[in-house]
Amino acid sequence: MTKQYTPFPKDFLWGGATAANQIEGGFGEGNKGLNIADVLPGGTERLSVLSEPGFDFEIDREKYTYPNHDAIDFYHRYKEDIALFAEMGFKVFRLSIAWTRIFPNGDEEEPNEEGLAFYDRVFDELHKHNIEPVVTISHYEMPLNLVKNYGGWRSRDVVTFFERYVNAIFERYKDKVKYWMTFNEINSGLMMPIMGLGFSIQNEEDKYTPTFQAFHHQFVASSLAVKACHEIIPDAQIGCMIIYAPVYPYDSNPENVLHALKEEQLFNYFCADVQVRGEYPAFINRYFKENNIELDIKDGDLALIKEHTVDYIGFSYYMSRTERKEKTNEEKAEGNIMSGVKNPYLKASEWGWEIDPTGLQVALNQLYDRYRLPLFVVENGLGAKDNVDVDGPIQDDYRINYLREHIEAMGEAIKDGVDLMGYTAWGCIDLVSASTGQMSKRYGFIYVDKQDDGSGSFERSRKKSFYWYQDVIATNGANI
Ligand code: BGP
Repeated sequence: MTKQYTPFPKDFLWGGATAANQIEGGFGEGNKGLNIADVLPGGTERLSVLSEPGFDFEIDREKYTYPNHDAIDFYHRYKEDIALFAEMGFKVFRLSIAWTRIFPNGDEEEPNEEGLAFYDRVFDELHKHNIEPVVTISHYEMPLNLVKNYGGWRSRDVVTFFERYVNAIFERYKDKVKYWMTFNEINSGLMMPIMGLGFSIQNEEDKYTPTFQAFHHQFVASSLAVKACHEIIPDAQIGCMIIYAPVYPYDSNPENVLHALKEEQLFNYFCADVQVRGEYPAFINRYFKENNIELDIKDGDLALIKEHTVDYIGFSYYMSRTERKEKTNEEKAEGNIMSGVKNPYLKASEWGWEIDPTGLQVALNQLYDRYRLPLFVVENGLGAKDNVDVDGPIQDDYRINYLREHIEAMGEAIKDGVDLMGYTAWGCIDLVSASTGQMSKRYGFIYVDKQDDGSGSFERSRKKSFYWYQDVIATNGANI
């Protein structure tokens, strides 16, 4: 057999990605405490909760169904799922630890042994199949007690609780986990503070000083985590994790170019600059001044941030974003998570997310040029409805096409000289969608029989894309 050319390095980390609250279920089991995801409703209510001010973080059992309470029951079925990942040839599996399994209320002195033991079992199972875990420490699921009684990340106390949590997990899993990430999509706090920063905006004012104070606390917490990780697990790598959507100016009007640049600075680079370069970027001073943002920065914070920066940059890539200074309503790209106008060159997914594989090559080049650190694409994928009404595997060619084009774009970026560590396709097994709280927006190579109304057997089955991705990994990206 002739050896096919592949741009991917031989130790490239192929795999898939998930988050605890979107797969585990096991609601209340093993002494797990309540977290934000446990009180987020599903369906259209979820989007309004995430986008409108004044959510009260109460469980309303009369009114809502809570998809995250069973999710896909990974809590009980992890062995079967990990065996399927192994069959696809995964080198890595990205998952998150639920903070509330380890510290059910967030502010206890001692960790919960049952929670620690659960992840021991999961990591052992992964290692049995030669799969390395890539662990997100906090993925949209702050303990509810910290939200309600402390005000989420606005409180400095939370930094202390987080430090306790990371120390407990680094000590416990130091021999089992070598890839870590601090906060999932940390910059998402700018558009979804409930998930990213653990509080609900009440008024316009909250978007400024309280929001950026919460970010500051996360930056301090992130540096403390990096410091502890390097001390406790010297052979581990710990990264940040951002949403990255390159911002294109709508046209060559310099006003639009400048506007796109400003959006890019604030959204794409603000958090990463602090976590990677170890300092607040120059551009943020003007934004702070113009919005009367004054931060309470304690002695030693800036030195800590400077000294303990991340080892790599993890990022999610779903779409690019196009900006013009003056927008009309018709031009808005409705489905995109971020504001922006429709890009006339791009098609969109069923949820209106604009599909732009070339944008991934742009993103990889931009990030590598700016930071010169290894990059890791830790989320990417197509949310789509699958048709189960077929003989044999679900024919998800749309998913294969999307992933193929994005993997090709990564190959091109590697040829451009970008140092790319790996790729974990989002929702490698169908899971609860973060923005809709529903099952019908599916990303997986593995179908899970669970429906939006909560019905279904939880049975797993392989889609066409399962076999395709298996071949991609087996040939290190040569057969796509
Ligand atoms: C990212 C989140 C994930 C995930 C993904 C897809 O922003 O980190 O948790 O859910 O987006 O989004 P959705 O589930 O809304 O389609």
